[in-house]
Amino acid sequence: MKKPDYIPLTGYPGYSEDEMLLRACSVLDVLSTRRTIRDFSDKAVPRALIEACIAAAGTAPSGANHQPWHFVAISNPALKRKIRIAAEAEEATFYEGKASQEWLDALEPLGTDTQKPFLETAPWLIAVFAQKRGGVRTGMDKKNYYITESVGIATGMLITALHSAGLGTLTHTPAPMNFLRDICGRPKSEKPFVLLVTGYSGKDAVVPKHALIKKSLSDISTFEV
Ligand code: IYR
Repeated sequence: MKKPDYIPLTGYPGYSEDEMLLRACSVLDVLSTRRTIRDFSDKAVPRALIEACIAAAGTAPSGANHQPWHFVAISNPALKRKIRIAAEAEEATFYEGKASQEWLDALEPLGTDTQKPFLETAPWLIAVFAQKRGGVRTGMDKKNYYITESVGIATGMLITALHSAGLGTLTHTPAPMNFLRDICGRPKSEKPFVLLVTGYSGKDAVVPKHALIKKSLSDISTFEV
């Protein structure tokens, strides 16, 4: 097997342990204030801000470094309207039949329903697509690996970047989402992964108390030392 080329690693400045803990805690502080928002202001958000956040997501690790994602950022009001109409039609079939009673009961504390006005109010919708085939460079047509994991990590990093910038986000997953592929003009080989809604939070935005219940560190982790 041919040996790969390497370059020296950079970007790890060697902080003191005290400084590392401070930095980790400051990330925790920032992320602890993130809420899923369903009430957005219509105030415009500069394209450059969205571009920087998508570029941050694009640094995510991925299977064989194939970066199997594509982000379609939509501020065009006609497209947002199309997406709202299609999403609300899907949600109607979900809430009025498809969803099990157990699922509806789980959603009750969130107060969600078929109406998705934020899909038009929010200044940006970011449709995230997962690519079945691709490669390390655009235009390649090789098999991709760990696609869901890779796109999930990139989406998490996108949410982190948007939230760090001060923007609200909503991970919206109308199911099925295939209409997004047609509206966004993406190829059949791509699967819609999530529709991320982003913008400033509305003046009187509220969050359900249910969302504040977070499992403790000891609930979510086990240390074997
Ligand atoms: N997609 C629907 C239902 C929904 C499902 C889950 I799981 C949520 O955490 C929230 C909503 C909707 O957006 O209303």
